[in-house]
Amino acid sequence: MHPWLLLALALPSLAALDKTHGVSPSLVSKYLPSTKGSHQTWTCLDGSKEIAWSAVNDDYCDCQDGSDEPGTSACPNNKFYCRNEGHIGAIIQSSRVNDGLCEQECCDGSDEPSGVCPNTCQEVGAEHRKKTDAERKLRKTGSKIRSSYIAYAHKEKKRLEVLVADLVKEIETREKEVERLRDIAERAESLSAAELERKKQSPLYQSLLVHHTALKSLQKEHKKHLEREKALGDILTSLRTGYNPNYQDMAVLEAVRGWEALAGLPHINDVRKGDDGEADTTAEKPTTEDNVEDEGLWNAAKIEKELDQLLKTDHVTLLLEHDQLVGPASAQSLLLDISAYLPDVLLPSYHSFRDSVLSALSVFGIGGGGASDTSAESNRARVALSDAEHSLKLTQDEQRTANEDLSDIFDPDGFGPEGEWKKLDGMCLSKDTGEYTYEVCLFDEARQIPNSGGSGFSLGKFSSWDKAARAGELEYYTRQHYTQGAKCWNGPHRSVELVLTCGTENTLLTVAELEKCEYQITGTTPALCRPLEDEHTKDEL
Ligand code: MAN
Repeated sequence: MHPWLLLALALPSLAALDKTHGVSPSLVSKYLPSTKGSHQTWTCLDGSKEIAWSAVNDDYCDCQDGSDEPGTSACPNNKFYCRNEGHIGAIIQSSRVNDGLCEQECCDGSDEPSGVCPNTCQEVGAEHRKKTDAERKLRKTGSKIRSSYIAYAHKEKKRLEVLVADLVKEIETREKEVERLRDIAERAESLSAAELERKKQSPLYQSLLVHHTALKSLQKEHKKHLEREKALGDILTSLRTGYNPNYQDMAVLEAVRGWEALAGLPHINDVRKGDDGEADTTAEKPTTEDNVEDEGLWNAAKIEKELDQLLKTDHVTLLLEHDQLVGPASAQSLLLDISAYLPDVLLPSYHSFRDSVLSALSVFGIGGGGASDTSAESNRARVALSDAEHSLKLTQDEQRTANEDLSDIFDPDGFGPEGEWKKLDGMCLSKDTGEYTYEVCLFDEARQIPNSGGSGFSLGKFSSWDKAARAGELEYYTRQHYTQGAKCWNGPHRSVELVLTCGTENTLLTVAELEKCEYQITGTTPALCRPLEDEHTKDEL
């Protein structure tokens, strides 16, 4: 190209460059020349050098900090500011200036020589204002709803505080009641123990104990005798089978015959002749008096079978049963008999009155049938005590839950630093995608329900906010994770990432299964509409 032509191309644009072209508004005041005699000079912004005023924006880099070339790409790593009148000013890298490309950030086209890029700032600005106006409106309305959520959290906090205070009082009362009933139960028990001791003095019971001891002693002696008899039998049996009849010892023969008669055995000599072999020891024993049942007396077999069981009898239980059977008909007091004389209509209220009077009397140890009923009273006292202990435990559990709920409300890791999420706790949102309806119950569980029927799958339980951000930051609350849902065949447990943005409604917008069994659901909620900055300041003023 002819050098004149090059000059002609470059000159009009450079010549037209204003000295403040590309300078950000905060620095414009620094771009003024100094007059030195007939010269106009300018000092680099870092103060390092004084140059001719004409050297500013002349497309040649003079200053080390590049401040003499705010509107060209002559200095490396410089910044260029496009004013974008009608829209919002923007800063770009100076390397993108005069590169033949119209930068989107510079809608006024100032990054390129004039006439190259159109100025679209009016339209872009109008579009931008429309968008930001709509966003502002959304945030304004949304943040009003959010404020109502915050108010709810404060109300909820107050309610829970009152509840906890009431529960503390209730627990105190219940603890006292438990103490009182424990005292009564212990007293009733010791009364009942004393009463039992008294009953044990009855001649019948004492005699029973003596009978028991006698029986046990007899059983022991009986066993001893059986063992001795067996040992003697063994001795005699070996005498019978081992003696030599050729010696004609009458004393031995008499002893053998005596034993054979007693044990019901055939004479050993006959046995030897008969089978030429061993003695028959299996011959039947003669019927002795032992085996005959005599007017209900126990035979050996019955003694063997039942005596042990009989000796295990619990005499105290027996004593109490006996006492109940022969004791005074205590339950039939006048109070209990009245019902027989009352008309049917009055019976229900009479019965409830009677029960409450009786239970009150029994609790104070003066009801029922007097001394003979002490163990029943002791039981009643125990039941009343365990009922009271149970109620105390329920109240303590309720207090623990209320305290936990209370500490969650304004926990940045729970319902947000302002408690703005508390209102949404358990709220279920759903989205029908044709094949499935997805349901997310906030802070609880997400589900996938097939529209063709069936119960569907759990997609997980609420597990955390966005772990990549910090609790308290807005970003933290834009993601909720639901994990450990139903296991995917040959895959992970189903899980959901719920991505939320500010909106005037709590609603789900889209559902996508990004990876197998990993779902991303998007939605909006007013809980994310923090008040606009100026609204905030207005409120504070
Ligand atoms: C079901 C649904 C799907 C999922 C498959 C995985 O059909 O939960 O979303 O991809 O199971 O087997």
